[in-house]
Amino acid sequence: MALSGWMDRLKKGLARTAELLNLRAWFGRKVDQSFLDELEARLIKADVGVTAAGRILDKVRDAFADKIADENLLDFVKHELVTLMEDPRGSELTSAARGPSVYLVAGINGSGKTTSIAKLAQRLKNEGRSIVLAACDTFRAAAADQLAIWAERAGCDIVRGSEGADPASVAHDACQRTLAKNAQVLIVDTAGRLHTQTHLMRELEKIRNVVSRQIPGAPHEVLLVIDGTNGQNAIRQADVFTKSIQCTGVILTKLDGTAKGGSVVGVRQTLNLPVKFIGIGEGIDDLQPFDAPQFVESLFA
Ligand SMILES: Nc1nc2c(ncn2[C@@H]2O[C@H](COP(=O)(O)OP(=O)(O)O)[C@@H](O)[C@H]2O)c(=O)[nH]1
Ligand SMILES: [Mg+2]
Repeated sequence: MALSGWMDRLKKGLARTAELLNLRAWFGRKVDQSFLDELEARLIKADVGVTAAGRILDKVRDAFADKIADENLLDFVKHELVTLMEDPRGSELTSAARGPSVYLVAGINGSGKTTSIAKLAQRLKNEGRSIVLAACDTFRAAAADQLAIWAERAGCDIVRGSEGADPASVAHDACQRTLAKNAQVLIVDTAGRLHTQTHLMRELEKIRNVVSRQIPGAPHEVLLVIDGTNGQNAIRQADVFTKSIQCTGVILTKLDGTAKGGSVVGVRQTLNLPVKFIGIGEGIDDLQPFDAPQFVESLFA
């Protein structure tokens, strides 16, 4: 999609957060204690996290105490947010030097894994890559059906097992199919699980081990899908996931349904993981690589 189309959609998607952080409405006000308190409260409400909000506040106080809020203050806050959101690892997905690239996708139930995989598959397909999807969510047949519908739309191959099949064996078959077809990308969907469900976390480790045995260097990314409306709670869950399966990046979804667009900061700072993609809607185009300056610009548009 054209960049301008995406920017418009991003602005629309982030509208609720933008409304909360509307600093332009504060222009002309004196930057006193009540101003600072209110700014801090709003940043926390936007899910920037207490620590990051405190850091921004200290800097604003140092630079602007007793001045009149204006465009300079807005630019200053924007710059601070970009700094907190940006990750040197960037949003580009790691590709295998040779052979297929494998992306393992995990997260709690309903976070948006399957939808995000569909969007991602469509993106990669549009870039001309051949893709296999592995439906390792074998809990419910409906889960694989959902992925199959998306796969057909995007023109991707899909490997699925019967309901209740061992997800690791589906992953194994999907690796074999990927290699046999010489496909460039394998994306592995998994069942939602809570970080407290030890046996399910182990199952995820097993899937990880299977793909790493079948395909050299795999998984090339372990993407954790986090529902942006879940805020700080999701970040705590994510912490356990990252310890168990060594996540390499985050897909932050549902930013359109929430005023918690600041959760990008929380993810980046608390989990020390790059946000690779953001989801701002249920449509196939509503997932894009995360770009901090673009994101912050849309937040204050
Ligand atoms: N508004 C909105 N809804 C989303 C987004 N991503 C996923 N969803 C919805 O969230 C629900 C759960 O998604 P699903 O992919 O099935 O989650 P999974 O259980 O993690 O696989 C579905 O109704 C999706 O349409 C998003 O970025 N924005
Ligand atoms: Mg799913």
